[in-house]
Amino acid sequence: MNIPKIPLGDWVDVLVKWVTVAFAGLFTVLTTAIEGLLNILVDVLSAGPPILLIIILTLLVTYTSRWPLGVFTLLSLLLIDNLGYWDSGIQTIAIVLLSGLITIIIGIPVGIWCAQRKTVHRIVTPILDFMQTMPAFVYLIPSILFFGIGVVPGIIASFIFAIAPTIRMTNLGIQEVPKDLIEAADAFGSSNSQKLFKVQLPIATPTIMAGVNQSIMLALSMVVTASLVGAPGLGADVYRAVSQIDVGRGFEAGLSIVFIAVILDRITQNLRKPAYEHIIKKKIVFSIVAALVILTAIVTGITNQTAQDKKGNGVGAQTDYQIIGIEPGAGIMTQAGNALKEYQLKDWQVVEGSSAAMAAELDKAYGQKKPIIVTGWAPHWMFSTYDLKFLKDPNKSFGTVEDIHTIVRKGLEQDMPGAYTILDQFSWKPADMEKVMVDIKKGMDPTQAAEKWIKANGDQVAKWTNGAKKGNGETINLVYVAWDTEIASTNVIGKVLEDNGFKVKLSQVEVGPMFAGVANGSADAMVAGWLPSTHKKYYEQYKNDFLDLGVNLHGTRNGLVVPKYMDIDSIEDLK
Ligand code: PBE
Repeated sequence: MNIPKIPLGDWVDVLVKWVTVAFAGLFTVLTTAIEGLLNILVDVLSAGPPILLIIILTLLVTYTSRWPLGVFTLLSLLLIDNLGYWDSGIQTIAIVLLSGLITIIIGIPVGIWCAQRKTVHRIVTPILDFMQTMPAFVYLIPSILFFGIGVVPGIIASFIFAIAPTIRMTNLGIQEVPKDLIEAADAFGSSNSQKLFKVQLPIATPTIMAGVNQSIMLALSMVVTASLVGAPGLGADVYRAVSQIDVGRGFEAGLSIVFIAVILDRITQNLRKPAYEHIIKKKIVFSIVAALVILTAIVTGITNQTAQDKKGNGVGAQTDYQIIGIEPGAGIMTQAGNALKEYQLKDWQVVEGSSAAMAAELDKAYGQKKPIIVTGWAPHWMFSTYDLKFLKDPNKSFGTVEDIHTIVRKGLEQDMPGAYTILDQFSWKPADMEKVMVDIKKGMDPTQAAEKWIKANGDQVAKWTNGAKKGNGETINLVYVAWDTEIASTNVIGKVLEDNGFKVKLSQVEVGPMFAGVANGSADAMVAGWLPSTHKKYYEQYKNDFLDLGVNLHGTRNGLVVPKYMDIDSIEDLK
């Protein structure tokens, strides 16, 4: 059969583009509101010294779930603080509480509505199934376009992922209220709202709370995913550890997430029937907590306002003192961190995320002529797509002009001599690479873009393959990171190897794993070693375990990049 591919993806693309523009105002309002709420939560939670919050949480857990759990809370929180994850922990708790709150505010009314109207139930159920089964990563993509990178798209994606149990259990709880009770209420002439608030909801509360508890746990399970688009907290610590293959830190951050999960789980589970309710009334305890929260919110709010007034409205204020970064393990991220120190940019922070999220953010800001600063590198399609400039870097925090090296595992020469020769002879120019990148950016499939370039540059490719022994279908595994530069180069060299009799497998990984993979032989080669400065750390760590075949491209550059319409020229202007 010859039915053309249904352009489903294209339709979704168009729809999302349209929504991005049509509802831009709404999204800005939502972003500001969510960010504002989150900041308040974080400020409240970090108002006093850690020990204060540790004591309060310990008391709260003891009250709801008995003293052994109180002891657990005390010890685990002290450990989180001791290991140095306190601030991340606060961020994570705040993010989860806020997603939980939004879930309750929206989920319970929708659940009630479902219980009251069959049609609503019939429509909502498949939507919930869809929301729960669609991989949560997918929500991140439109979320970035709508809400920019940072914590907001993370919260929205967590909310979508987590809301289902609250809606389902609210609906279930109300459905399960015994018929005779409803009949009795009817017989006494109660109005619908009396029935709901005096009969149905009170009876359904345990079920509803179970749903809320589930939702909060699901929201917590999203923190690592959310960090891919720049949400801070323990999730970002885990992601960073993966990206740099730092087992120790990964374990510490992961363990902290487990502790917080247990604490939040027990508090929400026992909120309705606290263990020591017979000693102190629930109302009193919750009133005290509420009063504390509100009071701290007001006090920190006033202090922040005064601090804000002092900051003025330079580039910093306009960009929220944020530099939009990429994958936490990337060399350019370390360089950006160093730049902040070397130029004494104390107020600034580099937001971690991914190259794709950075590109989306740049595209959005550029479209609205808004100020934005990103970590950028050349060659890159962004320079031919937008009018951009590198900020001058007199301190050379981002190194100078660099090379990209081809690195292979030991023993490749013996196992696949032909592939080794081709990889060794592979070399091209920034302009070549940029051509492939631009085609991919315009929507061409990376393999096609690579093929197109190879066809147009037969002479050059012939030099790479010159004297190489043809392969016999041996599998060669090339590793790369999803940076635009390496997507282009890896696809080109992969295609050339394929044309010469090898079966090529491309594996996309994080930076640390890319170097480690070639070093331990689980990957055969990579063409993505930026040296001498960008990947210095990884290179030094593994250099005895792999073979460096030298330069495949000369003339790359890293730095901070801004649109030309911004009137700053040097990193020094950020002060
Ligand atoms: N980059 C592109 C990478 C190397 C390739 C500059 C984003 C990095 O910073 O590690």
